Amino acid sequence: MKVLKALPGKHWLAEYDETNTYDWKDAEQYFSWATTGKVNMAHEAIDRHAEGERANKDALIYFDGTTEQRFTYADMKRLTNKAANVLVDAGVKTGDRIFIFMPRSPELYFALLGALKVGAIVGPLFEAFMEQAVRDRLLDSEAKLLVTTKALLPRVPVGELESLEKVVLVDEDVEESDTLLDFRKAFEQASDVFEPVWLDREDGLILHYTSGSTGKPKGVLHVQNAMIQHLMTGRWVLDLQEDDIYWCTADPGWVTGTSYGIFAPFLNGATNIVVGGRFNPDFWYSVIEKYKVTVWYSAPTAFRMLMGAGADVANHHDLSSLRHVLSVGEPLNPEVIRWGKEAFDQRIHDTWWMTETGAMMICNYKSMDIKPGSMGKPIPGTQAAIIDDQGNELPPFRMGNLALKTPWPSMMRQIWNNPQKYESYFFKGWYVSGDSAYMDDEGYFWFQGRVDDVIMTAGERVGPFEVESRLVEHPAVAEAGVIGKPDPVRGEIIKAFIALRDGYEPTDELKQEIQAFVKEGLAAHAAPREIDFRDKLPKTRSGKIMRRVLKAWELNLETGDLSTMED
Ligand code: 6R9
Repeated sequence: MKVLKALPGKHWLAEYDETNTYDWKDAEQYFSWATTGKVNMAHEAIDRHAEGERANKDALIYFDGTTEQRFTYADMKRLTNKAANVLVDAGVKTGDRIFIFMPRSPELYFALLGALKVGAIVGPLFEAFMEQAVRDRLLDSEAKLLVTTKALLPRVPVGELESLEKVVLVDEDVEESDTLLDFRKAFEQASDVFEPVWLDREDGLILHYTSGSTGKPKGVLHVQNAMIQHLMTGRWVLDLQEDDIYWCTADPGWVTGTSYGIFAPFLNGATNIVVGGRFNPDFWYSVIEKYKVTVWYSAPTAFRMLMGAGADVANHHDLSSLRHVLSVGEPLNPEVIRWGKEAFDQRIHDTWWMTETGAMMICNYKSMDIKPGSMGKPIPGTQAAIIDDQGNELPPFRMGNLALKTPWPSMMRQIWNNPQKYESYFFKGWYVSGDSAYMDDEGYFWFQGRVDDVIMTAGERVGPFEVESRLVEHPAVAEAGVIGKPDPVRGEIIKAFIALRDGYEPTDELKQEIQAFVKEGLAAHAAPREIDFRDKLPKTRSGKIMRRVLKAWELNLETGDLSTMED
């Protein structure tokens, strides 16, 4: 087996082993369990560097457009120790579920890593969650402590949450009570010395709630062992090198914001930029310019918004520090890849994975030829396939269920409180993703849609993504969501919901023009028979177009759980 090393001046995985073998045991040498048999994510991510050559290297740089705060690895060790002491004093014990519900700020990162030092299981929540979403998650997980702000506290139904013992407020001037604790005051006074709680590899790490197409959100539990894959994909895929300035735009409420906004960069000892405040194209470009960001991990929805702002905005900034740009969360339209090349002279590298997989699974590497529209190939040490409903592997170019051979290091270990649901993901040695895709004859995977989103029209199977990708190539189209609408003759017809770019009017002529445009580009049967123009499309906070909401609009159905939908 090849040794995976970044050779001087070369990328990790420069010599990508086409046989795709990697023995994950090989990665164990990088963690404390190799010597002690025990481990703690916060130690591996922070303390290990603070005790070595990276002590005075910037670990976290927080910027919200006005204020900047910088913390070295040595600072991070002290500050997360303090947070750990605060939490221990508040009664937190190993294995307790500790939730964090607040906007991005340095304190969020201290609290999260401090909780990990204590061996707690962390549940991060988007700050935009409303009461029902907060209640569901805290109840299901039997959370013991919540870190939040005064502004968000009214959305926490404290009285209904029996297990919740303490609420820690991170604002200034907190009036304390039996349940309310002033974080800043306790933090000031807390010792900055703390011995992390040493854990087993299979002990809990993080609990991310994610919504499916039906039912309440599910708690996906990841364990310490996931760090193996966070570390290695940080090298192989993010290609993190010693001098990199890395920016992941995701919020920790989404798995990308923890696995790649916290774990992968810190495990690799990188300098990690955290940006607070709202999205704004000019502001985002200015962050890249100001900090000379080299590696940038974002999402198609953000790239499309930047694209919508036009090349002018990009051209006002010096973006030449960028050397590696990556995307996750949704299909990356070829149109966006072309734009990335123009706007900042980088090919955007797509990565595919899920909350349930815990880390990247199918990716485009720096050293590999990108096929625009493809998610890439499975990372070393993993195996992906397209299987039919009986679990048989399908040959190249056949559309089917995208599945992963079990296990892999960062695979989810539980659906909280729901073993039956957990079992339902697995079938004949495969984890079945719920995505449909095909593999080409060179082993590249091509996303087609969620299995339940695939459209059957007049006997033809159409992946909505393909149609959406074509639609956004039209100059008038900013965003598009495509669904199958029941039709007595054709089974389903294709219906598109479109948000137009500024300056375009929603006319019938434009509809016809767009229909003709899809026909020319794809096929007659793939052209939407119906088009609705909308100001905005329903999207999750991580930027996924919620086709099930479009479908519910269309069919006058219940929209189901909307807690992950953006405002
Ligand atoms: C990390 C994350 C998972 C679902 C997944 C798929 C979609 C993610 C994608 C992609 C096409 C990609 N998805 N990456 N679709 N191309 N590169 O996104 O986790 O929020 O759990 O979503 O997102 O449908 O099944 P999560």
